[in-house]
Amino acid sequence: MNLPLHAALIAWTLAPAGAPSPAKQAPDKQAQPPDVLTYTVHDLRNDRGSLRCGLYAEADNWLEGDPAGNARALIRHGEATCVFRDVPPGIYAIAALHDEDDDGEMDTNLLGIPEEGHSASKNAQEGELKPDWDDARFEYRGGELHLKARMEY
Ligand SMILES: [Ca+2]
Repeated sequence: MNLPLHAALIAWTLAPAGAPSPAKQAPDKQAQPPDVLTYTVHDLRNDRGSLRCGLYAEADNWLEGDPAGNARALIRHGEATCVFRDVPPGIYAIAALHDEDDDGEMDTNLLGIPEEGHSASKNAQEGELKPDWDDARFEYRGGELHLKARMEY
């Protein structure tokens, strides 16, 4: 029996010609900018390895626990951009590492001093190995937000 399919075809055919289809109905939504948060770091000393970024949502685990989001970017001409999508509005801070040997972690020397570059949102890393959350945090309200910071070694 193919009667249900037949009935559906008739219903579809009889739909009022003027009724907008759902696909054409959402120009407002398409006009909104996408929710994307980018973090561009410049002054990387070479293009080796990758830039690894952590997006933190809480002061409590800033630079300690797992970040709310991770991103990795290739480096070109001393610059790289981490991209975070679908981030809910809120207060965040970003920390980034120039992972020159691409092993996924910060290399340190025998004294525990970092041998790879680090960066934090709002350049909170300046002169600090562990920048304060309050210096690095920023508000994300949705939509597009493009942040820039330097890499330091
Ligand atoms: Ca490393």
